[in-house]
Amino acid sequence: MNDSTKSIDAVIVGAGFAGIYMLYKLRQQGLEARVIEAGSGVGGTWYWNRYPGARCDIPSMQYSYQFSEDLQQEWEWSEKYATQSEILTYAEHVVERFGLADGMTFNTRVDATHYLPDQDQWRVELDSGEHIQARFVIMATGCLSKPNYPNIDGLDAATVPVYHTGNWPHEGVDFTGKNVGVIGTGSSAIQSTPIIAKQATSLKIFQRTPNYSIPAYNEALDPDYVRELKSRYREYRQENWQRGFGADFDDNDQSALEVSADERQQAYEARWAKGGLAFLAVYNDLVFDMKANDTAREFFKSKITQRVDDPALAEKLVPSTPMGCKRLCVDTDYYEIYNQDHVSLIDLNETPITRIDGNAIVTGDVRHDVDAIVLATGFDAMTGAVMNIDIRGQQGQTLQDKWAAGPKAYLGLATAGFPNLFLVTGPGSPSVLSNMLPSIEQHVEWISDCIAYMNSHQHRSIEPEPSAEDAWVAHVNEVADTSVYPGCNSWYLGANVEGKTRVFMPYLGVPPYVEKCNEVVAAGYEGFALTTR
Ligand code: FAD
Ligand code: N01
Repeated sequence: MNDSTKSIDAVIVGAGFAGIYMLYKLRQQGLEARVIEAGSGVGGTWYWNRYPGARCDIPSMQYSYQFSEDLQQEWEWSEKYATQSEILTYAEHVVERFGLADGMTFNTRVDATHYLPDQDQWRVELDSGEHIQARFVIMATGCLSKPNYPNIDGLDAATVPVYHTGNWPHEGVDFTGKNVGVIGTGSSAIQSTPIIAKQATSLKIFQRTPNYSIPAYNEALDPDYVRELKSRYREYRQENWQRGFGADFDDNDQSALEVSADERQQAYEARWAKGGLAFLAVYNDLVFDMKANDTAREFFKSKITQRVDDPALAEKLVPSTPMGCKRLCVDTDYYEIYNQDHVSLIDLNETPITRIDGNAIVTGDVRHDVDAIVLATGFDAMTGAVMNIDIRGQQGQTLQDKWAAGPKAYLGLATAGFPNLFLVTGPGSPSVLSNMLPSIEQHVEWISDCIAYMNSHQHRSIEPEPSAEDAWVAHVNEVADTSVYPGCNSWYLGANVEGKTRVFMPYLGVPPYVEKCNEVVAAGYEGFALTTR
């Protein structure tokens, strides 16, 4: 990396599932690529989110790579929803199996990358003070990788340890005998608090907005089920591309409003008993029609009332927002912890947090003394990690300026004015509204095919045409507006980060998206401007 005259084919930023597979695909073409990763190892999300209870919410048999039939046949998941450590071991296995480690540099952050138009190269600045020149830069920086630290007075001066779920200590944290305050009630809090509750002397959960959570009913995988699925794994994966979220949620193509109330009740009960995200796929209109959504919300409310003994508390735990407009959570005994004397809910709607005062989280005039604070406050999602890098394109324009009013990217893959820079699961692609591993593979393969095409056709550079990009961004919003998704303050909209422009970022609908990507290629990269050497 010290040799400033040497240029490589590609720099890949990030060693999560996206960066790992990107390196594999580029090496298959004989290209020289290097992954730069801020962490000390691979795995991305599964490297950083080591909080107690962290696991996937898409069944493991689907939340895994499919590019290698041998890999998917040989790898054995132990549980329906794998733990963080098992997923991390899987990521490490893939890197070892395909001999990728020597193409990765760890403990190194990409601070900046500037396009050099005269050379058609990117100069990539690392926090080590070194730089790399490369023809392509691929942002495999993750949709949920920049932790969101809340802007609470006194947080920096807290006299007790403060942990963020998205940057959890590798050695773990033992809360035994501690009074713990957890801020946030999203998926990370819902997964971690039942375990923290088992250790802590007292646990106070600070809730700004309640969330919908469905029981996971996690279990060891049945060997017969695994054998049967593996006997048709390739076909199964192929079928899943036709499903709205790119995952098998046992989708039912029926409206909630075309069946009787009794039938609906039975269907909801049956889905609840199965558990997991598939609950939302019981009817085809729960995320598109508020009347249908209301029927599911009513059912949900009745379940929380059963799970939480105190009716007034149960009431506080039921959201008033549409079900699904924030990502649904999946839990193991979350609501039941509120039946324990040492666990309490602090409703921030009644009294917001005013400050952290030494060892206390202060709401109004009340001091909640704690021994540890857990920030389960989520991420600067979709754009945070990319915007953290000083990226300058063709005319020296910064990405921060270009995206100030919201991200603009054609197909979520690339952005006009920034040639030869690709985004894996960027804004405007299904990404977080899909099973992310297949979506990552689809993007990596699209990018890798594009680079191969450019090389075989002597193309110098590629970037979206601004008109195609604008039309795509408008389309992303049009589609979102047909659904309940824009209907609450979610991170899909950037609403969780103070000062962030509110724009709906992911694309809703895997099958039409993949079809569009394929059509663009078939039409000679329609909507992209290619220059020739
Ligand atoms: P990441 O895994 O986020 O990796 C990005 C990497 O880039 C990170 O390691 C980061 O350190 C590195 N990086 C970023 N910026 C820089 C920089 N400037 N310089 C150097 N390195 C940088 N999705 C699902 O589909 N199903 C699930 O069940 C699921 N569960 C999840 C659970 C949790 C707790 C979280 C937080 C997310 C979950 N997700 C899930 C989403 C998950 O992020 C994706 O599934 C997937 O792991 C993303 O992989 P990635 O490689 O794109 O990004
Ligand atoms: O983050 P979140 P997360 N004061 O943004 C609250 C994936 N994931 O880490 O809703 C007080 O959902 C905030 O309140 P509000 C999954 O895609 C998956 O939990 O903004 N509270 C909210 O309650 C998920 O959606 C799993 O009003 C503040 C919480 O913090 C995504 O990652 C597990 C606050 C943040 O919830 C993010 O999940 C974990 C403040 N200043 C993560 N700021 C699986 O189960 C924020 N909050 C697979």
